Order: sequence, then structure tokens, then C-alpha cells
Amino acid sequence: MTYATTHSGTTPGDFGRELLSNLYYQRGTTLESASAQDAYHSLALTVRNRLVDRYIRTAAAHYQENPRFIYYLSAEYMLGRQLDQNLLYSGTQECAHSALAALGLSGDELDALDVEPGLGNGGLGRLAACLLDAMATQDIPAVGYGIRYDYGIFQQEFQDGAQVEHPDDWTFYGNPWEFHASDDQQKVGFYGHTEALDGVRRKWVPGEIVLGEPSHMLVPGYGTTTVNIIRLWKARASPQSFNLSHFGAGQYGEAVEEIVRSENISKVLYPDDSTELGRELRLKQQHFLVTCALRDIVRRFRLCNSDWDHFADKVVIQLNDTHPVMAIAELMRMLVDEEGLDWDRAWSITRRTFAYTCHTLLPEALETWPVELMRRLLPRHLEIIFLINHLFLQEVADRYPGDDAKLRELSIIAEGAEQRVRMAHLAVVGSSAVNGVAELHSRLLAATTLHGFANLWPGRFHNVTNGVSPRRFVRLANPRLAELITERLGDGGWLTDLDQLSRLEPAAADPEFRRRWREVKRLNREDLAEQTLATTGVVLDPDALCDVMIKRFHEYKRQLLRVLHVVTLYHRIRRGEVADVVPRSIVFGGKAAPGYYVAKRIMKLANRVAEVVNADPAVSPYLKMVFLPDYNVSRAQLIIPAADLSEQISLAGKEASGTSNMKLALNGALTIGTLDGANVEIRDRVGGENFFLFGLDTAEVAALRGRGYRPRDHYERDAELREVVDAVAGWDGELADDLMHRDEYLTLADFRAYVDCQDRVARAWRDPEDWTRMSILNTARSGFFSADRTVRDYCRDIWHVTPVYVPR
Ligand code: GLS
Repeated sequence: MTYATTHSGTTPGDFGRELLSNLYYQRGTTLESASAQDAYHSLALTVRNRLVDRYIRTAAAHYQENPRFIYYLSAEYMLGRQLDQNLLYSGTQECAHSALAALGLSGDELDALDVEPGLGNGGLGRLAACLLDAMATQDIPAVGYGIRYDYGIFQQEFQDGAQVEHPDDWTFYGNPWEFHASDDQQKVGFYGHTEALDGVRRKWVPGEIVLGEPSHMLVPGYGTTTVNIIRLWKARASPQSFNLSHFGAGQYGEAVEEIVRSENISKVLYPDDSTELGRELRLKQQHFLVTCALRDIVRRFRLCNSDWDHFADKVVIQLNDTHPVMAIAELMRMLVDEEGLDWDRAWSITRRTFAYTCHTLLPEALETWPVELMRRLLPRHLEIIFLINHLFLQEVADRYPGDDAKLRELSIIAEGAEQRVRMAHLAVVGSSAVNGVAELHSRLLAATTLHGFANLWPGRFHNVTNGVSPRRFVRLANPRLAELITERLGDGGWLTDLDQLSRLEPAAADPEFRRRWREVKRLNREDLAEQTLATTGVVLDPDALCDVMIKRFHEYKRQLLRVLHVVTLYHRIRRGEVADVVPRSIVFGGKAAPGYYVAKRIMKLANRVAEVVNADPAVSPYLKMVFLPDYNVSRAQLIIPAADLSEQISLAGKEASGTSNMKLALNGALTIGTLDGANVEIRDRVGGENFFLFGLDTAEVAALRGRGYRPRDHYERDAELREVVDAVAGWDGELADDLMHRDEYLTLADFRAYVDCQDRVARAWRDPEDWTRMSILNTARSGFFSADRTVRDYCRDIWHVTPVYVPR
């Protein structure tokens, strides 16, 4: 198979010798006495070494060119496993394979020891990883900044169907992929007070100092020389923090108290998604990240530049959601208080430097912080935010004279019983560009959530539709499909130019190609069935329609609607009404925030229904349902290639974009979905005839709410729905009660349309030739959803950067 990648020129012999050398010198052992961890670490180092040379050359080229850099600031990254990625990107997959075999080592066993860094919650964190991948692949000079959490997203287990969370100590056996750089440590202040200097300048005297210690991992581009980095910061206490006298007196807890307090900052990822979480430690994390990142950015800027007026020409800081938005106040503080720039000059630099991506429409997900908390924790930053707001509101008052409501609407400070800082407002005011993540989302942002700002500065608002890495989600996840596509297209160029997939369109009419396409899906379903059996004991039929819903558990995503349909099918099968029933494997994956009570109940209900369905011999020939625990990037790589049907059934207007919808369509799954997020664009591209559309659109949702929504009417009108809700009441009365009387996400309103649409799915599945044709067309027309295109859009519309080619 020929893929356009950088071949290392290494032979299996070289590779094996280097592995043995790493075993000897890095692990201090030999092949005969090596443990599995020894072998895994030596393998990882051998692969890593293949990328170091490219990284050094990238850094040299960047130093020489002094280009404009993208600095991506994100509190979350879901990087996925590094071993499979780095083997592929270093072009050493095959030679490593041969070398391991020659040494008598099992590649699969070592692969299983590679732990994925789960430093994020869901789509937002995975998007960050896909964009880093695409930036490197497009030769864009970029650094990702984040937090090196000791504990990533919790590991999920089910006990009696309920989610139980376990800590994810992802570096327990060490992390062979990272380089520590303690010389680049930064100091981060908290608390304290401010003192007057001259003019608006003030001095902040922090009450507590914590050290930020960076380490980086390599982010290789695919098919190119560029290797960028992601730099993650870990909180460290200063060596003086250890209290020797307490220890001497036997007070061991007190002796390490200060260390624990400081180091808690990067201890754990907050396991929440799309919700606001106002906790002091979280604000500390955010300030910690942005301070370390900004100081590092300034350090890098100064390597080649000296004039602050060039800062915004050389530096773009992309804020991934509101979590890193404190960077706006921190840069102002550095420029005004520390560097002595006058306010207007500092503000012009700051505003030109930042760009902000908003990832939500849910008001409850827009972060705000109590003014009093910020005053205590970051007194100088609060003063700066107040001044930014004061000057901004003068601008608003000039534009809308006498309009106090407008001032209240746009103000960075929300008034009320408790004053709060609205981080999204600060982000818009302090940035040169704001973008949503799908066309519909960007339109709704400008029309609703950020309406006032879009009127004030229409030119500042953009759309950049999300995308996914075809390397991660096709080539690595679905090697069989990648091989078939490569064979048909002649080479692997499509992996970096995904629009080339359109050349597959004629193949949809070729019966032999369709047969092979089906064969790939079938083998992938077999793999999934095998893993499912091993992890859950549930037996899936690899010939059944594989119907997949994989995403965080959230009410707006409507996993509950999915469960209602399963119960509907269950009742029909029990009654012997199987005309519209085809054998299906219902696959769920996803975590719920530990404190999200309702989402956890829905999850438990799903597990309960699965139990009932799977245990019923009359039903299980038609229906199997499995909830794969601990959904993460690796599990996604297993499930997505096997999927035939992709469930994207959120209430219209709630899902900003979604990205599993893209990954699944790209792998030939057909979507059943609402007109929400990026579903709209997927349908536009793959064609309405190859997409199962149902449900209310955003205008209809608004109209229904306007009329006054009464879920009970649907219950009374629809006998089949009544039967389903009554069954749910038997399992969980509270959920059923909520559905009948509140149903915030209009589940019952969309039920009938959804069930009827699922019947259309079943009828379509009965015609395998036509289904396969639609599946191929989904893949062929999904080239747009490559993260490479997303990065090109950012480059053109927001970043205004050009690639820097690194010589081979
Ligand atoms: C999210 C949105 O909920 C998703 O729709 C979106 O695809 C993702 C990436 O843009 O961002 N926002 C969020 O807080 N978590 C997400 O996954």
C-alpha cells in the first residue's frame, strides 16, 4: 500500500537494534529480562526518536523564518493513543512490525500498554487534537498549550447499570512521549493586593506563588516534515514549601500542606462538558494555564523580535472556548504594568492578538465568575477587566445614546444580586475575530446568544465549520476501509486532500466495489462484536445493522429518545409485529458528568433496557443492545468503523456542531438526524436522499415553545408512545414523570417523527445494494469535513498565516 508519508529510511534491522539499545541504556535491561513495560517504553522511544530529528529541523526552520505563529490555548485535549499515531506518522509501522516479530515481541501486547492521555471531556477536547494534527500536516507553525492534569477524564464502569467513576492516573507507569523542560518554568501568582504606580499602571503583589513546569509532546504532521509541539503545564510548589520543622515534629500532613495546595491546581480535569462550573480551583486552573502560556509565548517572541508593535504580527492566540479567556486580562497586565506600555497601545496589541471560538449555544455553558471571587483570587485582573468594560461601555453609549438596556445586555459585568464577570463578553470585546463551529451555530450565535455584539461589530463574526482528522479516524481507526479507498483512488493522497474522496462516487455504481465495501463493514462489525463480548459478555450479530450513538450523555443530545425507540421496537417484536423490524445492534458509548443527576438516570435506564432486551429470547434475534463502558478515543476507533447508522438526534438549536456525526459519515455510516449543528451541512453535502432526516427544526422548536408545549398531549394522542412511556415509568418513575410534564428537550414532540424515520431506515437496510451505494456516497461526499479544511478556513479568514515548509 502506498501512503504519502515521510519514510524514515529505517530498516527493520536498524529499528530492532535501536530498540535493544533503548532497552539497554534507557531501561537498563536486556531483551531476556525485560518486562512488558520495559519493552513498551523502548519501543515508544524508538518511534519517538524518528520524529525528533524532524522536530529539530522544524524548530530551526521556524527560528530562521521568524513566522507568524498560532498559539492554541485550550483547557482540554483528547489526543488519543500516541503509539499508533506516531508509528504511522514516522513511516515506521511496517518496519517496527517486522523488528518486533524478529525480537519475539508481540506488537499487540505492547500496543495495549499505550495509554491514551484523556485530558479532555468530549468533542471540544478532541477538536483541539484534530486541529493540532491538521496544523502540523498543513505546515502551519503552531504550539498547543494546555494543562498536564495528573488525572484525566475518569474511567467509567457500570455497577448495577449505574456509572461509577474511577480516577485516571494516566502516567502511572510513566509517559514515554513527553519531554520535560524544567528550565522553562514560570511563576504564577494568586491572591494578594495591588499598589499604585503611575497613571493606570499598578503593581500586583501576589499572596501566593505557584510554579508552572512545562513538558511537551510531539505533534507530527502527516506526509510532511513538520513536527509541532503541544506544551502542557504542571503545577509545582517551590522547594521551600516543604515544611521541615513540621515534619521533624511528626506533623506529616502539615509538612506537605502547602505543596498539596499548590500542586492541586493541575491535579484533575474537571469532568464536565457543556456546563458552567463555578469553582475556585477551576478559575485557578484557568489563570495558571494562561499565565504559563503567555509567558512562554513572550519568551518565544523575544527569541527573534524586540518591538512590541510587532507582537500581533507574529502571534495569534486562539482561545478554545471561554476557559482560557483570562489571557486577555493577563496580557494587558503584562503589557501595561510590567512592560510600561500605555493602555491604548497595549489594548490595540491585545485585541489584534486574540481570536475566540465559541462552542456552545447553551446559556448554562457560558462561563461567568463572581466578581468577589475574582477580586480575592486575581485582584489586578479584576481591575483591568473593569477598566476594559468601562471603556467598552463608553463605546456602546456613543453608539446607542441613552440605551441603558443595551449597556446592561453587553456589559462584561452582569449585575444582579451577585455581580459576575461574563467570560464570553470579555472574549468578544478583547478579540479581533469570533467564530462559531458550524454554519447553523454561527448564524444562531449572531442572532441570539451574541446578537448585540454581532450588531456592533458584524465584521468580527465568522463561521468555521469543525472537521476531523482523516488520519486518526479513517487511516488508523479503519485500516481496511483506508486500504480499499487507496486501492480505488490509486494512492493515499486523499489522506491529506480529503476532497479527493469525491473520486469514489462512480464506485458506488460498481457492484464489485460495493461487495468489497460491505465486506470491510462486516469485518469491522466482527471486530466490534469480539471486543463487545470480551468487555461486556453481550453477543452481537455481525450481520445486524450496527446502530450507534456515541457522545457525552446530556439531556439535549436526547439519548432518552434513542431509548424510547428501542423500547418501541421491543414492544413491537414482543407483539410479533416485525414487518418493519430488521436485526439491529444498538450500541451506546459515552460518559456523564459525575454530578449530572438526570444524565446518570438516563444512562441507568439505557442499561436496564439493554438487560431486558438481551435477556428476552423472543426479542434478541432482532435486537441486541450494548453500552460499551469507558468511551474514549480508542473506543471510538473501534466503534466508528463498524457503524452503519449514526444517531445525531439532538434537539434542533442545541448542538453547536457535533463531530462524531462527521467521523461516522466519513466511515460510511448513514445519519439519522435532526437539522442541528453540522448535521445540516452533512446533509447538504451527502444529499437528502442519503440521509434520514426527522424532527422539528429550530424555527418549529421556537414556535412550539411560543404556543406553550404540552408533552402530555403527545402521550394521550399516540398509543404506541403511551405504551413506551408507561414502560419507562415502571423502570424510572421520575424520568417518565419529567417527560410527561416538563420534557425540556421536546422528546415527546419528536418521538413519532423519529420512530417513523427509523422505520424508513429499516426498509432501506433491507436493500443491501442500495444501502451500500448510500454508504459509499456518504464517504465520497464527506471530504469537506476534514480538519485540514477547517485549518485552511482559519488560516484564510482568521489567522492570516501561511505555511512554512521544513526541508526534508
Ligand atoms: C462542544 C459542542 O457541544 C459540540 O457540539 C462541538 O462539536 C464541540 C467542538 O466544537 O464543542 N462544546 C462543548 O462545550 N463541548 C463540546 O463538545
